[in-house]
Amino acid sequence: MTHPPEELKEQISRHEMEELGFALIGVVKSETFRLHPPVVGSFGREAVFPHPDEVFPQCRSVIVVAMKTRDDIYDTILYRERLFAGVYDEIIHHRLYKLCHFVEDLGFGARLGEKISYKRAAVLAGIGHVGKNTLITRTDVGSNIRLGVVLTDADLPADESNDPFAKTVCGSCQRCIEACPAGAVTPYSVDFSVCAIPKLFDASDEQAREWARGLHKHVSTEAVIECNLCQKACPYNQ
Ligand code: B12
Ligand code: SF4
Ligand code: SF4
Repeated sequence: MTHPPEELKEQISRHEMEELGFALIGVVKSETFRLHPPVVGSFGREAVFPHPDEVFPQCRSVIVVAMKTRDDIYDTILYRERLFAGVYDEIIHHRLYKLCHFVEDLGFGARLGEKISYKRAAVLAGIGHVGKNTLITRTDVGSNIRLGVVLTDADLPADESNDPFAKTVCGSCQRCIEACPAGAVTPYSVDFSVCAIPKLFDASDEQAREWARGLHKHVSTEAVIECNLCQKACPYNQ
């Protein structure tokens, strides 16, 4: 069965929105990632996020989706020492697997894009721009969105942004910088070694861990709602 690209994209978009509950969808060609240097640095380590074709060599299109998450409950993480699972991660992965199956049922290859930098994919696919807190922010829905990526060998029409790295959303606002109790946010950068979230899991530094515990809302002894004060402060999220 052959599908004209526009019709195929329309079919996938309708499924994403109506069946899977994603609010935003964008597509970027795999080759567009090669026009920009790879993103270096993940979880405080010197790691390089791969290009999509390094994860899935047949990849032609990268589908970026966003789920609205206005409720703090999405930020809940269940943890035990260094093992942890996030509520929104589970929800979004479940939906992304369903999206992969849908694309496969249409006769194309599909893979989860969890190794790709989501924020890089989102700016390239025109989902939004990076704010000073480094989160993907839109003037209509703010940054209360969670992202997910699916790689496919289907050749889909792109929604690529003309100016993906533009600093257009913040102006002179500094609220996220002022709101961070750890002082981790500087314009367009977050210091991972200072942010409270990783410290919660660092059993080797009991003092830092205790301090971080105070910034997270404890639901039980093994469940917390992660800090998101730099996100909450954003006027676009009010
Ligand atoms: C590691 C990680 C963290 C780390 C490090 C965060 C960081 N700033 O890098 C910590 C623990 C601190 C963290 C915290 C949070 N995180 Co986090 N995190 C991730 C994760 C798993 C990888 C990101 C990473 O390694 N970054 C390293 C840097 C080098 O690369 P990058 O951030 O991906 O992309 C860079 C380039 O794209 C480039 N860039 C692109 N466009 C532009 C434009 C300009 C102007 C500039 C200067 C740069 C630039 O700069 C980007 C930012 O540095 C992603 C999921 C994923 N797979 O991508 C979620 C993710 C980024 N986190 C997310 C969220 C929501 C949070 C929190 C609010 C926690 C919470 N309550 O859930 C806080 C917010 C803190 C903050 N202000 O960033 C969301 C962001 C959604 C959004 N709207 O953007 C993601 C995408 C998860 C998801 N599934 O949606 N996170
Ligand atoms: S998540 Fe909390 S500690 Fe981390 S950068 Fe944002 S406000 Fe600061
Ligand atoms: S709080 Fe202000 S500076 Fe920070 S991301 Fe939102 S608009 Fe930009």
